[in-house]
Amino acid sequence: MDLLQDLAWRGIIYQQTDEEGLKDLLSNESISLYCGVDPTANSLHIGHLVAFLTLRRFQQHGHRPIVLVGGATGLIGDPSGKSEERKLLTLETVQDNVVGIQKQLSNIFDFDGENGAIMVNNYDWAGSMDIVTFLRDIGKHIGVNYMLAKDTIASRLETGISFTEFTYTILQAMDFNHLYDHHNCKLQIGGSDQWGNITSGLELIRKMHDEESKAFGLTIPLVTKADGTKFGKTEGGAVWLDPEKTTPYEFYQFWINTADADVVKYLKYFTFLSHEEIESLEQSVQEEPHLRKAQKALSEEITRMIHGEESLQQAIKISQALFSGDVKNLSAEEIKQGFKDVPSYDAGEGEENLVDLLVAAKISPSKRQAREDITNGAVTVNGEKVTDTAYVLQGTDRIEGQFTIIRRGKKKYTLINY
Ligand code: 383
Repeated sequence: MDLLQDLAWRGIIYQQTDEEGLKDLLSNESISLYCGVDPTANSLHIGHLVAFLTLRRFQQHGHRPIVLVGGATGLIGDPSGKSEERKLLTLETVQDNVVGIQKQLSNIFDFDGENGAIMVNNYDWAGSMDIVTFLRDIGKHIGVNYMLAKDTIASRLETGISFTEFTYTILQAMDFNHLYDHHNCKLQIGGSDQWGNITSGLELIRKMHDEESKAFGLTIPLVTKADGTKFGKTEGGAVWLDPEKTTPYEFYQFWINTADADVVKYLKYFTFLSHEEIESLEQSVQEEPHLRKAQKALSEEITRMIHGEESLQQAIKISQALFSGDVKNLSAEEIKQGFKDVPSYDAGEGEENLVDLLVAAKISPSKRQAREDITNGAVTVNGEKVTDTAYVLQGTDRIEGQFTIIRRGKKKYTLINY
């Protein structure tokens, strides 16, 4: 199966500007292709992944990926998919974000070898272009009527769009044209929200070159969820690739919680597992869904890819400890990850008595209830049941001198900090 057939099998192709033409091109030569991201934050999130993983699939088939970080476009703001004008970010913020995103992208791609990836920043050519050159050499080729017909612009005419955001699509078109000239880049890929910007690029390339020159566009469907809620959002907001924003444990948990109705689709989008492996997992979802083999494979593959084997093993260990209640062998670092969203209490001196601590930390509502909870066997300290109402917490109850984990009932955890 060739690359385009694999992409089709995975459901990764949404629209193409010239299906037959691209098929011919890819069967005859190794090409350079690109995908861009604007540095609106200092980290990518999982909404960016399918597009960049698709770029990687092209690389595995011998093509050269160009990863573009929009140091210039990030200063302007893409109106695509936005119903309101964006707030401008400062130059300093955008530059910091560029650094963060470049670091993450460099972990996803292979920069060595014959078709090693290239990383570019459009600030390098757009940042210093003067307005007269822009208007004469670029703007002259793009009709205003053509621009007004684009969904992303047409949908904003009622509510309003600044000239700045209106012009955004020309900047992205200029990038494609620049990469076409300097890196022989023939294809731009992106999410379905990027169709208008990708086709602007093709329009500009057509106008700036002779008849023979030709470039292509391909878009990827928006990732959806069977229950209709938005993909990639949790109560805590976006699922980031930066482990400081979304810990590897939270990241792993996000994927493990994928619904049966979505999991096969996500295996196709987000993993490099073979068709046979995915088909066998699909069968497992149908025949033995309680084993959650597909969810496990999905979360392991993608957590390993983004955070590495060690963080994956830690995430699995934390998940198992929280599930079984056997938390005493977790390290302080693992506790920080696993208990990030659990209520916590900073214990002061003289709060070593368990009954007093249960009340002070609001684990039990009163001393009487605290004693009852303890005698009923409802209270564990670091996973071990304590039934003695006179229990006094020891130094040895502090994991790495920092934490004690108290559980009341089946699930209600509280983290005591020292
Ligand atoms: C800028 C300059 C270019 C080419 C692309 C760009 C960025 C593009 C954009 N992309 C999104 C982003 O930055 O806004 N104008 O967050 C997202 N992408 C990818 C994919 C996606 C899109 O980075 O659909 C999701 O991740 O295309 O929303 O010359």
